[in-house]
Amino acid sequence: SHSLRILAESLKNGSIITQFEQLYRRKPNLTMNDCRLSSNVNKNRYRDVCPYDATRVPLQSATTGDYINASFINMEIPASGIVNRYIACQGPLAHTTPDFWIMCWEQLCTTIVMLTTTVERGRVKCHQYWPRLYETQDHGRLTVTCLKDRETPNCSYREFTVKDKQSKEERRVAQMQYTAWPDHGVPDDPRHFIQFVDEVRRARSGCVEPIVVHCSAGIGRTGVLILMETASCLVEANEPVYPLEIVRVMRDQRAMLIQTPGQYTFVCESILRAYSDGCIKPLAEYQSNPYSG
Ligand code: PTR
Ligand code: PTR
Repeated sequence: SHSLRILAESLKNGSIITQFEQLYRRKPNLTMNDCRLSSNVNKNRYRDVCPYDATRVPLQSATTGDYINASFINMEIPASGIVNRYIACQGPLAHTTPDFWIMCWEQLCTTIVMLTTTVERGRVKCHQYWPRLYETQDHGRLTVTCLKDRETPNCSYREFTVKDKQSKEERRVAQMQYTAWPDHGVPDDPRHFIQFVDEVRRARSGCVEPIVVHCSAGIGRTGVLILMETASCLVEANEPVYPLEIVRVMRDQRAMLIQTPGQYTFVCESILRAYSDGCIKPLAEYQSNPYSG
């Protein structure tokens, strides 16, 4: 397609990086006040990574206030009438873990995509917010039990039941963790990443609720995944793909998504590669389920 030829050209001549570096990291005139309230500052993992007030996910029934470092991101695929909904958030801290589960519960999320490991190069990147296989954890009003835990060289797939102690209602939540991706870097192998994004798409298919996506700060790797899924959907719908425009729309909903020119280049290359390898196919062609086996 025409837009992909432009993309290939700007990758070749290097203009893609200049364009990316010129894009605003944060949309002017959108406030970020709630994240800086004294009752909320210690709920942020990083002092310089905050949600906009307008798109943050307000908690409705947490006992600790309504703030969590998380943003709604809606990505529209106009021709197919699809809106892919996300909640992009930071990796939970120990003391924000109950808030994280409350958020998943209130927003009816059934899929959590995790793009970091809990510890990288000796530094904690994310609290281990889920229980071990067959164990149960108490998180305020909710209890979380791990029913399945399957590891592959690049990923872990887990399934939980989350139960509301008050109403006794129980729901299933699946977690897909990509484990081969250091922060500020790119995945070890683009083919594995393309495959992982396919699995995310299958997990969400037929589901209107947002999927939760997080890494450590919830901006770099989280942004890469959202851009890649959006581009895949556009290619399938035969619509033009202008990655910089997509990043702008993303950053209007959560600042700083996609951290480095290297990450941006990586997604652009992955888009072209997935397209030329014929990896991007209509959803109907997908058959296997990542949770089986
Ligand atoms: N890295 C500094 C920090 O973490 O506080 C820089 C910073 C400061 C970033 C303020 C953003 C800030 O937001 P605002 O533009 O609303 O002051
Ligand atoms: N102030 C931190 C830093 O620059 O290292 C914030 C930060 C941390 C930003 C991790 C991005 C990070 O990557 P990711 O969003 O992929 O977890």
